[in-house]
Amino acid sequence: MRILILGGDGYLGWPTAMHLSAQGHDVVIADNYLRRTMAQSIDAEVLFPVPNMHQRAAKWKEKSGRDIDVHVVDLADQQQCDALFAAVKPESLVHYAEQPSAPYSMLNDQASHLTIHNNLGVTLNTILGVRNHCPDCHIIKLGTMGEYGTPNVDIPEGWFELEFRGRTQKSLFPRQAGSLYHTTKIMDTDLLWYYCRVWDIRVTDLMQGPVYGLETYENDDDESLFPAFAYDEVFGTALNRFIVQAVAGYPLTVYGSGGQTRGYLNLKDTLNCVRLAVENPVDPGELRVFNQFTETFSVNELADHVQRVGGTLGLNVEIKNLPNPRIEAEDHYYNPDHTGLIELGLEPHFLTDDRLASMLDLVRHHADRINHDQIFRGVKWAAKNTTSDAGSSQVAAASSAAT
Ligand code: USQ
Repeated sequence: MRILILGGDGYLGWPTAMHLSAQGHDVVIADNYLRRTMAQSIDAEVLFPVPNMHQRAAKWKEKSGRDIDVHVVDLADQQQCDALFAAVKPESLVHYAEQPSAPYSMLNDQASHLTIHNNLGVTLNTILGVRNHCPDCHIIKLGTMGEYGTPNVDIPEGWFELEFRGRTQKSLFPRQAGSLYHTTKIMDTDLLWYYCRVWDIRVTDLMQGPVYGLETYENDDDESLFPAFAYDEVFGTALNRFIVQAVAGYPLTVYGSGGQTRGYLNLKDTLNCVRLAVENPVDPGELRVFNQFTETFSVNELADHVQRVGGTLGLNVEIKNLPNPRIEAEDHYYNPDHTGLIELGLEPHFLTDDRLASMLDLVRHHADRINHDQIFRGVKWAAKNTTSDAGSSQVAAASSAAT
């Protein structure tokens, strides 16, 4: 199949490109390095040096003998995006091309505008590209479990039967996001569902929880093919951050009381979920939604697990509850369904002691690259930061206060 990966430079985009290429698909990646530029603007470097897309595609060719076609394109620019679709005409596409960070979206006015402009712009341009050049293309869109928030009832996979005053209607489950970033994902879903109804596009929306891990099926023996592994407060996700903190001897940064519960998954499971979605397309006009995670943990459970396994490796891991910089429930009910992908054939990689120990070990080999100043900066959800300078100085002040 000819598959276009939007956001092919990112933590998930590049491993997905290799994985689908290894399965024999014809893979094209597009990205404008926005994620790298944003990280550089706040001085947040990833743990491993990451070659550019051309260099990584050349490495992959050396290793596998297979081509990955690289396009450096700003997908939020309609003309550039349209030209890409006209040239590639994909049969299936995976849309990762979004500003992916909740803290970044709350940093200052400029960052909130970038988040809205980029995320909704790319989604609309993708829909237009499909409509204009490949109307049968299956869009696989990365959504987020954070679209649902933490309601006090069970969470279905996207759809539920709404009952009101004795009448019923199939409806998208109510959503209530916890950051501007998460809100853009709700808006994406609404855009896609609208165009399913009017233009019969085909969409799978993968509501993904926080992903952890470094190793994939394709990079195990070559660190130059590792994904961009962020551990800073803005771009790093909870478990990846805790692993780096444990290695660095930095007390694990549990926000608030630590009861916040989310659905987590291993990077290898993300790859398998996306592959399963690609291999099982939906009908025209259908919006299929899967909740993409394999197990739920509270922040406290994650921290305790890292502390215990770190201890067996001789690491002295401390845990510190910090005042929560975010506005979120810390003690809540959480019970989302997640059977759809299992029914398609997903075999989860659960967070065992061995897997955690192997991640700690891998990061330990690169301990000298960890920059403590990146770990906690205190991006506050409630702060009033009207300019990019205001946001940066708040970040800098919190950073020096924390260290
Ligand atoms: N948390 C801590 N300490 C930390 C970092 C995070 O206690 O050092 C807490 C957060 O307050 C939150 C939970 O851990 O309650 C998860 O935070 P996160 O930073 O791992 O995840 P989040 O900001 O929600 O965003 C990440 C990805 C995003 C994806 C989302 C899935 O950056 O792209 O959409 O996970 S979900 O969380 O299900 O919405």
